[in-house]
Amino acid sequence: MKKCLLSSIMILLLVACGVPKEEFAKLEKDVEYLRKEVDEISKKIELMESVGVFAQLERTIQTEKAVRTMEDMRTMGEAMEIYQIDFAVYPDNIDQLHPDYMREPPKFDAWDNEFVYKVSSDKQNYELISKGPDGKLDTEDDIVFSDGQFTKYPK
Ligand SMILES: [Ca+2]
Repeated sequence: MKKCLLSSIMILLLVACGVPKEEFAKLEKDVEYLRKEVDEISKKIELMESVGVFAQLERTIQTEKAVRTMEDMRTMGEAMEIYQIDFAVYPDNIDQLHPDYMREPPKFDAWDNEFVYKVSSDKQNYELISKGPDGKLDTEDDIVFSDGQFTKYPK
């Protein structure tokens, strides 16, 4: 359907541009050649879909994002521990790490969602949470760093 439409538009454009007949025939061959190429590429894409290339690529992207997020969380966690040594409590919020404990505490995880930071009322325990790929809190894919270690993360 799309190919038919494309050919029709092409022919109309050529006629409108006043292309000579012999040129027209050559261009028609080129269009036919390109159409075959497009068919070949479409078949290859279908094959890639069928063997799960795109699903694998998506998994790789998600893994890379999780790794990046966990690195940021660990760095923040280390800064929290140093803060705790200095003040005997954990900070009220991530911003308090700036500038003495972290030059720029990251606000967002690799999925562009804000980190969630929870500290206990006595400030002796904390949880640093990434909402994970689904962007929702308290779901299976959350990444949690609590009191110096990861307590929940993708396997
Ligand atoms: Ca989640």
